[in-house]
Amino acid sequence: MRKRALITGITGQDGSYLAELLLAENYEVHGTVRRASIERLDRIEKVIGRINLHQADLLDQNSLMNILKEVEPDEVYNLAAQSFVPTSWKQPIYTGEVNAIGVTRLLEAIRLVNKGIKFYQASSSEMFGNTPYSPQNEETPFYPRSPYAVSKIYGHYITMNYRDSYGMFCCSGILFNHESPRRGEEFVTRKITLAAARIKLGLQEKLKLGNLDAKRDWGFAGDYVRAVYLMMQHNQPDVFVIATGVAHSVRDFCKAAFECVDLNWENYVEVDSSLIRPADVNHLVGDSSKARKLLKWKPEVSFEQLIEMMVASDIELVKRRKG
Ligand code: NDP
Ligand code: GDR
Repeated sequence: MRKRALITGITGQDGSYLAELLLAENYEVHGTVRRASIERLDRIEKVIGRINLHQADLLDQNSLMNILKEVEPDEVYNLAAQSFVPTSWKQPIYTGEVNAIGVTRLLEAIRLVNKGIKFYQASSSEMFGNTPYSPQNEETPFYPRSPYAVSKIYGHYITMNYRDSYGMFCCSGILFNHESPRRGEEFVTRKITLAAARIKLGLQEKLKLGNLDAKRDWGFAGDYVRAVYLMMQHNQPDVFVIATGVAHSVRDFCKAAFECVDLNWENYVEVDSSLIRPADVNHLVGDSSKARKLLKWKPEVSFEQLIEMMVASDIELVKRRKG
């Protein structure tokens, strides 16, 4: 029998890659979508005829209960979230409702409908925040620096609590930043690659950024959803850090992206103090030895390959949008 998976947040960056991976693994794939005045299904366009979409929201308990009863999934991947850190200062309560209590809603729904359903929670390296320990692994203490990070810590611990209290298969992946041509345009990597493409094509003059010194461990989303899948196939529910182990600054990212279009980033990038966060996370770099050993996972796409892929895709996108 084909395994059935339900992905919350299937319309997001990771949801779209995970849907493709699970289809390739011969799963029957279901996903949740939120009602909106305009449907935004561009990321899942390629697979739309091969997946099943259902309306649900992490804010609405009944919609989650009903979907679990209807779909009867073997595995639930909870990728849905208010995922943009700056918005979490503007909408801290909403962020907590979705990213923290939303996880409890979904776990409660699973517990009541069928405790045998496996559950994955999308946890984040932002939970480490300004921890003094580096690189960060599964044992590193958390030091959150935003309402987003705090909400994700709640989501992480409630997941582990449902595992320990009810014996449910609940695992949590602490994923470091991962990017792709499908990354939201407000995140720094995509903002830079899109601007490099637009500037190259004469459609933009300057790129305004905030903290150029921030360092992140950036990987490719396609590699990271493979780790997520492997966690759900592991013989026990556990916590895994997923990272490349190499950190680069926002400045390094700018340099490499503009080099892809033969431009010098310093002529175009300006610092705009309004883009500096109330509290930032300055240096994150992950140690994913546990996943490499137990899941036999490793990233395939390098930092340079990732940037080339994103810039090339944005050049094509900008040309299409122009036409
Ligand atoms: P995106 O922002 O691209 O996607 C988020 C998804 O969640 C979208 O499908 C969105 O739907 C959906 N969503 C938002 N609010 C709700 C809600 N109330 N009910 C149901 N669905 C909702 O995020 P990513 O794909 O980048 O990330 C996936 C997950 O992994 C998130 O939980 C994120 O916090 C976490 N994460 C991401 C990392 C990264 O580097 N990308 C690193 C570590 C963790 P809609 O399309 O309607 O907006
Ligand atoms: P992050 O990603 O906050 O790490 O969260 P983001 O790309 O937004 O920021 C990374 C770093 O870049 C600095 N920065 C800017 N960021 C944005 N967005 N826009 C700018 O103009 C800019 N200038 C500098 C930021 O200050 C920051 O230090 C992402 C999200 O996907 C989360 O959901 C996920 O949990 C974490 O990654 C791991």
